[in-house]
Amino acid sequence: MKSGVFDKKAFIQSVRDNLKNLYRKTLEEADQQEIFQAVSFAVKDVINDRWLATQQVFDKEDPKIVYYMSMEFLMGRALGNNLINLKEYKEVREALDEIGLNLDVIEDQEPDPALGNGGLGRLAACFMDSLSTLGYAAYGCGIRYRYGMFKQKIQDGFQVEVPDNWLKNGYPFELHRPEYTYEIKFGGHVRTESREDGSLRFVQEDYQSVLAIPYDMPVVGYGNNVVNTLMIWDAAAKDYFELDSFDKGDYQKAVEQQNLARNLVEVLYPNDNHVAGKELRLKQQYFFVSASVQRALARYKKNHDDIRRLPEKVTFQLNDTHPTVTVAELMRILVDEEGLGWDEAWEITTKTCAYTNHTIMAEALEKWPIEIFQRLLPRIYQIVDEINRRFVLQIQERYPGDDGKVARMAILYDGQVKMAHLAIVAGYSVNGVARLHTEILKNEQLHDFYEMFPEKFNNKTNGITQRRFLMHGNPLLADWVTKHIGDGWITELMQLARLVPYASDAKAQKEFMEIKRRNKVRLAEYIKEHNGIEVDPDSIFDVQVKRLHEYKRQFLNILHVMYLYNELKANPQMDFYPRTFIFGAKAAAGYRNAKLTIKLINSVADVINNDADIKGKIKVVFIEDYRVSNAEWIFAAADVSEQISTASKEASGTGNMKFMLNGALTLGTMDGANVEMAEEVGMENIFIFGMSSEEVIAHERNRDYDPMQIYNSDEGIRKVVNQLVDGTFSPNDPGLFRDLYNSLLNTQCTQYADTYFILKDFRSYVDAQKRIVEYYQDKQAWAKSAILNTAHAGKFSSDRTIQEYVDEIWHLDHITVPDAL
Ligand code: 26V
Repeated sequence: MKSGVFDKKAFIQSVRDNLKNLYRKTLEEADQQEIFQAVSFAVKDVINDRWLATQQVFDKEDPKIVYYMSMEFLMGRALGNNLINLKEYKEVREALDEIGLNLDVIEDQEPDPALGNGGLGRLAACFMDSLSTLGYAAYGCGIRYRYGMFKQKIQDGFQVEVPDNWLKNGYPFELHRPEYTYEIKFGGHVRTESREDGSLRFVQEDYQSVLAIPYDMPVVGYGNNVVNTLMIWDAAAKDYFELDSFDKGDYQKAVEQQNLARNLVEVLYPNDNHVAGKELRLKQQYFFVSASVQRALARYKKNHDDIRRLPEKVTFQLNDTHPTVTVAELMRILVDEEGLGWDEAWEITTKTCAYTNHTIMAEALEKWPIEIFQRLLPRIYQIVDEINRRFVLQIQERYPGDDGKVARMAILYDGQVKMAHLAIVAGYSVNGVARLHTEILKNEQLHDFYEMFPEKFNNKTNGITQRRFLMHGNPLLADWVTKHIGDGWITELMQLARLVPYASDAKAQKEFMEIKRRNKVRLAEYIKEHNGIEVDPDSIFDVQVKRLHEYKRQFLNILHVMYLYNELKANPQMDFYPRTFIFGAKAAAGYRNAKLTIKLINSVADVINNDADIKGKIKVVFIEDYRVSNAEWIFAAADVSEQISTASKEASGTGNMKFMLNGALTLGTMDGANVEMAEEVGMENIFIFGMSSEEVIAHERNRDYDPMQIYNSDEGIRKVVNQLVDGTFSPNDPGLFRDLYNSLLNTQCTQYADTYFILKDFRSYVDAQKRIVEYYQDKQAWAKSAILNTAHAGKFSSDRTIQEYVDEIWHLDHITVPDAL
């Protein structure tokens, strides 16, 4: 089923055959879920040919391979995306249509594989798409969590977490690979024995072990026959089925191993930006890392006999510090199993591992108590201890007598293992994810390391895949773009710049805004169905969707909505352009202020949406269960994209890019990748407000910010802040939002009040919002800016990001896969 030779009849026959073989049903008898499965297997059949062909090219050409090591892959649904990348989306839609089936309904049957929290996990998914599309050999390595990111229900305005049993009907795109099972060892102790040549051998004894069994998922490149692999590991008990049930000791052990296996991969930790230091999480990390490294080395050894040349063929990219034990696991295998000396092994390891930092938030920096680390991973701990011993000597040699340096930089210090330090010391590359972020790492957070290893530091500004976030999510706009500039943008997003001349063309403007309107109608219908709220597609759709975190400042957004409502209430006759404020966000289950912010948004929504006095001029909508699948629709429908983090806190952001690509105007701070977006689109087409990162950092350093002063001197602000505790939005429980009130004003609650400078930036935000509404009413100006946002989104393709990783870090070989059929 090659592009252009798609055979509708054969495809439908394949769907019918699958229904017969899987369910013993005819097309007429099958339900939509069964049809989804049958269609997916028909698509997988096509994919498998290319997957095989890609493997053959790997075997023949022996390209260098990147192993993208990540605790999270937020893939989103595969069916539609696979069809797009096979270039068969429209053909399959038509074929299904002819037999009375609707591809939208079928796609909607697929669970959203949500093996990730947010930005970091979704970035990994976009990177896999780009690696295949650009023709590079890659494995994504992760965990096959039984339960992914929780499903969010809103009950009485509060978030309730519901387990995400994504595998309950079976997942058609995965392939079980028990032939690549590995053993992973935890605990016990290390015995040292002498080899005949006098060298030492380290043997782990009395350990518990589990088996790691991989499932492969195909990652289809766009129109190029390349299919890479996402390899996610399941766990199973080793001895359970072999156990001699009359031997009590063994039985006990077998049950323990069974429990360990079950717990290990049970659930994704639904935290983002906060370390809980849970033992199970460290087990998860070592589990998938050890399995993946073993697999990578086995693959290498199959056709190479000199392990010293590993860096020529293999590179491990560490997606944040979560997989940093890769470094020690590789050392362990090289020293203990391959018999290399320490220096040789270190030479190889430090040419094979590279690290990406995704946050400067101190709470998210991973540090493990030595006690846990040593108990769980005794041999790995010895190796980390030796890496640290040598590194501390290096620091002392370079900075004699400077104990501060050792205290700040050592890997083991204060009873903790500092994972970022390990990753930097062992990595050959350390990168941030947007220019500003990398500068902050170099100048502030990782300054000591930058001074010692300047050559390791580099920036790779994040990107997103246009295949999912424009072609699939916004087919109307995708077709419009193709109509004007051809379809080269699908693999070369910089070509969007050719839309620039159309930005000033009245007809193009009209078409562009008509498409935006149709996407707003599509979202309005979704909102009507899910929230029961009517929203006006002609109002301004002002959208903030992302994880809920205090630094992302959803609180600032909703305080501003309250402020607008106060203005309108006080003066119902005022000139007021209708606005719809749309939120979507999951809060970590134990994050109290985040959960309370969700409740606040819903409470404000209840009051405002039901206040007849304001005649529906403001609507507030909280979209339940924000996830990849509904995100695609939300980006397509947005007029205004809220990217309002406290400057310096958002490493990059990637949602910002998805909105921009879909022609929304950004309302944002000079933070993360917003800075580069402003540079690309021009300051006339973006709404920037608030303090700069330098100002924020200076206030933090000097501790000279006093929100109370602002509260006392600004009546409008005082009013909204007081409304948090006077029952305006929680008449039955006026104290409900007390903690949010306190977070702004009360120094007892946090290290200092208003940690994220909400009151400080409030007036500047109000002004920017005013500029936005005025601008929106100039239809032509707005349309021009919207088109220019799409036209200048080219830089933010993950294809560009991946090409930079390849050129400057990984140095992979390009592969070509011939047509399979
Ligand atoms: C951190 C932690 C801390 C330990 C508990 C579990 C857990 C899970 C995930 C994370 C990752 C937080 C870092 C993160 O997601 N960073 C985001 O990365 C995006 C991609 O680079 C970037 O666009 C966002 O700005 C950044 O917040």
